[in-house]
Amino acid sequence: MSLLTLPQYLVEQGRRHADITPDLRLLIETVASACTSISHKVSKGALADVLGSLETENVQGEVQKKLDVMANDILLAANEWGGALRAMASEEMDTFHAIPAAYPQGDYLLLFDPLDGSSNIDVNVSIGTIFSVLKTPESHRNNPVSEADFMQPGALQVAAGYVIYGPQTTLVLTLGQGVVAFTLDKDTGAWVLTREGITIPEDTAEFSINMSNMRHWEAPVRRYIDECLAGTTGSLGKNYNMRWIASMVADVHRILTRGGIFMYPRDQRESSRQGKLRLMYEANPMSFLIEQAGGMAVDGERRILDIEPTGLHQRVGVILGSKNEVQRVHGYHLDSPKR
Ligand code: AHM
Ligand code: MG
Repeated sequence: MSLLTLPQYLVEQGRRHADITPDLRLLIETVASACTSISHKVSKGALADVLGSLETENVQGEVQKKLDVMANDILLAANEWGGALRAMASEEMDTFHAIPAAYPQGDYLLLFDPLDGSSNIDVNVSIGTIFSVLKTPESHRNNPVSEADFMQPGALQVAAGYVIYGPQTTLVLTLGQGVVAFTLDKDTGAWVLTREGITIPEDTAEFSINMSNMRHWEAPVRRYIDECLAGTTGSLGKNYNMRWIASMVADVHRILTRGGIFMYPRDQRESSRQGKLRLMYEANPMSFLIEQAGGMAVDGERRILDIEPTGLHQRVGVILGSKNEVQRVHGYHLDSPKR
């Protein structure tokens, strides 16, 4: 096993690729060290009084858990001072957070879902932090920070990743040069490179979807899941297994380990017509990782990374994972009459 640590890996990558700048390296290391702090809080649970809900709601009307807010504060405080960033945006904040005047300002923009899988915090199931890094467009750099700086398609991300707080704490990262994973050594505090060149098998017989929403799905999703459930007696000719963890980080981590297809589709309910998951904090970073690992990610008809965002908190349908299977569901959407 390679014993390269995260800083060493970043230095090596920086030597090979000019766009992996010292500022970007510092930014990734800072996110990782903030996640080390979050990981300690997660593993202490009730001992650190991190379980349970607050009385507040976030901008999307969801009740905030204590850990949602703690994780958000840890990421903000860690990333303010380094000089690499111009602004940050988070699922848990109404609007973007400009770097205060007390600190130098850089060109990068950091977006995050500080605590993904909030419904799993109190039940001791894997949760995570998801992040995405963009660069401020040249033409915006002399203007004051604004939401428009962030309105870039996911294809322009310069880095993305997540940390999963599970039996191990693992950072999965892409800098646009493939996907690698680091395991946190809790004895030394080091993030150690434990997987390189991660790829997703093109075929799979494992799907991941919240079946309780079935009656609300659009026809192409229902068609595909009906076929999976029919197993060897149906047109797909094989039996499927199902997993749903209700933490996107954990479901995506499984797919990056053994393949699969994950779906949180938009559906016919008023509240989910655009989908549940957030484009900027969840869908874009995960789609970047999945594509970098040879998989595919669509909202139904469109490649997620091509979507031009219109708002920081925009939601989107998500179908991602093993290429041939996502391609099949994508095809069903293209065949289906337009919504
Ligand atoms: P969160 O960021 O508020 O935790 O919401 C996102 C999560 C995903 O991790 C997961 O795939 C999904 O919501 C689970 O939703 P549901 O409870 O509807 O199954
Ligand atoms: Mg989330």
